[in-house]
Parts: sequence; C-alpha cells; structure tokens
Amino acid sequence: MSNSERSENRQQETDAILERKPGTEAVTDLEDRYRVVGAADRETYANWLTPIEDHYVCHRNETLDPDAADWAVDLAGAVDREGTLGMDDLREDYPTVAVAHTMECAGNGRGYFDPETGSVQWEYGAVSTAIWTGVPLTSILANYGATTDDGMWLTAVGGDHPEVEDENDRFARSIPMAKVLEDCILAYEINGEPLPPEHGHPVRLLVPGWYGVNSVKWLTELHVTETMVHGPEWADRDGEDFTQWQQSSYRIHPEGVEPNSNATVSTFDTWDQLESDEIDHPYTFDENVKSTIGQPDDGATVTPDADGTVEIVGVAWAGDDAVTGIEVSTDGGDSWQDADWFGPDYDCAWRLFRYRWEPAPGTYTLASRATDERGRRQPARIADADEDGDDYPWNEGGYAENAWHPHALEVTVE
Ligand SMILES: Nc1nc2c(c(=O)[nH]1)N[C@H]1C(S)=C(S)[C@@H](COP(=O)(O)O)O[C@H]1N2
Ligand SMILES: [Mo]
Repeated sequence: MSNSERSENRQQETDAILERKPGTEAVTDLEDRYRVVGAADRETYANWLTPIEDHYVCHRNETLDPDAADWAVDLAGAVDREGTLGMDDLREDYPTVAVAHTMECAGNGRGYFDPETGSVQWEYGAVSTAIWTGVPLTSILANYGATTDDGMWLTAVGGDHPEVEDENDRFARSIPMAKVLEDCILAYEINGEPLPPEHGHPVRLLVPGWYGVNSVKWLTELHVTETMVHGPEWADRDGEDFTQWQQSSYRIHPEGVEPNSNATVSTFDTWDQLESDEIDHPYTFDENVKSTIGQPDDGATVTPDADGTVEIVGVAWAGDDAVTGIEVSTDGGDSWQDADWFGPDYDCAWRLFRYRWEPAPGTYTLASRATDERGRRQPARIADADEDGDDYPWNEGGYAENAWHPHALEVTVE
C-alpha cells in the first residue's frame, strides 16, 4: 500500500467512526496516524454519563474489528499455569462487574500548550464517563495462580500493529499489580452494549481513573511480570518492540530529552511522580485533578432565569483519588466561590457541580477549579517551556495538563 492510500484509508476509517458517533468531531492527526474524535459539544460536560455516540476515541493503528468468536487473550508469565481466555470463558466462567470510569486521554488539553507540542491538538474534548462491564482481573489471576505480590506488574498487549513497514512497535502497557487487584477489569461492554470496534471490541483492559493510554484495546496478551516492559527482552521480542508506549511515549519530560527506561517504580500517582526525586520523567498513570464547565457554552449569550440567576454546570474528576473541592470564578479567576456537587458519586468517575450565579448584564470570564482529597488543586496556567514554579510544567508530549486558566470561557449576559 502506498502512503497516500494509507492516508486515504485512515480518512475513511475516521469518517466511519464519525458516522457511528454523531456526537463527536474529528481532531485527527493523520500525519501521526492517530484516529481520534472528541466530544463535539460542550454540553457533554453538563451530564454525568457520556453516551457511546459522544465518547471520545483515540488510537494510533488501524481500528480492529475482529469476530468475537475467534478472539482470545493469552495469559503467561508468573502464573501456575498459562491460559487462553476466549470470550465465552470471560463471559461465563467469571463474575461480572460494572465500573464507572472517567477516561481521559493523557493528551487532553495539549492544544493549550505554548509553544505548541506535536501530535493531536486536543482542547477539552478527550474525556468521557461511561459504565464498563467485564471481569475483575483479580478473579482471573487467582484462577491461574498468578504471583500477585506488591511490586509485580501486569503487562497488557493490544492486537493492533503499525501499518508502516519500518515500524515494529506493539501497543503494550504495564500496570502495577496493586492497582490491578484493586479495580481493573477486562471490559467487554460499554454502557450496556458490546464494545464497538473503535473502543476495543471484543475486549479491552480497563484501568479505572487512569489516563486512557493504560486501558489497552483489542487485548490479546497478558503477562504477569516482575518489571514493566523494559530492557532488551521486551524491546526486541521476536523482532517487535513492546516498550515504546510505556517507556518513550506518554512520559512527562522537557524538550529534547529521551526519557530514561525504568524496570520498576514504586510511586504510581502521576502528581506524586512529578514531585518525586525517584522518577525523572513521570509515567502517565492516574489522572490529575481537573474540571470542565459544560454549561453555558463558550461564547454564549445567556438570559438569566426569572429569579435573575444563571446556572453554571460542569464536571470535576481526580483519577482514582476523590475530587472533594470545586470552585467557580465569574471574573476570570480574581475571586472564587464554592460550587455544589450533585448527581452520582462513584470512585474513579467525575462528579457534576453546579453554581447559581446572579449576574448583571455584561461580558464575563468563567472558570472552574477542582481540588482532590489530598488538597492538590488545579494550577492556574501551563508554564513556559523553561520555567519552574507553581504552574503546570510544559512538557514535550503535552501530557496530563490540568491548569484551569486555559479552560476558562467567555459568556455575555443579556
Ligand atoms: N491497543 C490499543 N489500545 C489503546 C490505544 C491504542 O492505540 N491501541 N490508545 C490508547 C489511548 S492513547 C487512549 S486515550 C484510549 C482511548 O480509548 P477510547 O478510544 O475507547 O476512548 O485507548 C488506549 N488504548
Ligand atoms: Mo490517549
């Protein structure tokens, strides 16, 4: 296949996803081969559940659409016996659970970085909340006698391959065993429907509250390992490189730095890693505290209700930590007021907030700012490339952005 044929294929694939998902719009980076769509509408962030039609999509290789009857997940590594799990085994031999999960692409907000970084220029649309149904990994690992001590890792591999001949990377992610046992599942349904192709049909790993990259789609292999994918054994396994998506991409580091490869790390919280001396270039594991206003829309002209108020509604999340504080500003961040939580409160899923605002006619800058259970609050801005301080660190990949100022919006009150 020629390059232009490939790029036409990608365009058609993205168009097919958009047709199935009318609530999304392309943010595709065909140059970098990413098929991506984000929520088309800010309204998505004034609702708790994201319909499948609005759920963002992000992956790099061809979208797979295998027959579920032919699919199997191989389990190997530190287990008493190796296994091959077919879809019937997963559905019938194990408990079924459903988990709420706010999935955010680690590149969500990348479009706000200045200087601009490479890859998909997401603004706020690469985050969604769904109910995912599947099998708790702890049941599968127990059944196969896996070694699940603290410090162990579970490595998951996707069935997708690069379409370009000189690239040999495979999509693999290693998850610390403690997290796997706590709440990870092999998911085969989203919002009660079988997974659509673009969300990983027929089965994916689901890592609640962690950046989307960890939730490997089209799951084909699981390995119980003492290290994450790292070193020659994984960098050249039968001519394929399983380390790239763990050790090179999706790491937070300054410009021009090749992130160092680690066999293991003992701190998993992304923000803790940013603050830790142990880890130079944090991995994008759990999601940083963040919030997005869903209503009113950016640029909207609003008419107050009969009682003179305008309702501001949004969502706030903090990965697998609880989001506990939420403030709203109607003056561009000069002053802040507490907003109220409402709606569901599940681990690893965002919470809805509302604020009743009594504005005089005029033009205003609205912003929201969330705080997690450990008192960590969204920083104001993304720092300049060479700057230290309290702002969110500019990083080459544009990852894990959670500053509030870039997300502010302008509203005119009649
Ligand atoms: N096999 C595979 N899994 C993958 C990816 C991929 O390229 N290949 N992309 C990851 C990234 S970067 C994200 S953000 C999430 C997006 O999941 P979604 O498309 O279901 O929203 O899938 C992750 N899982
Ligand atoms: Mo992503």
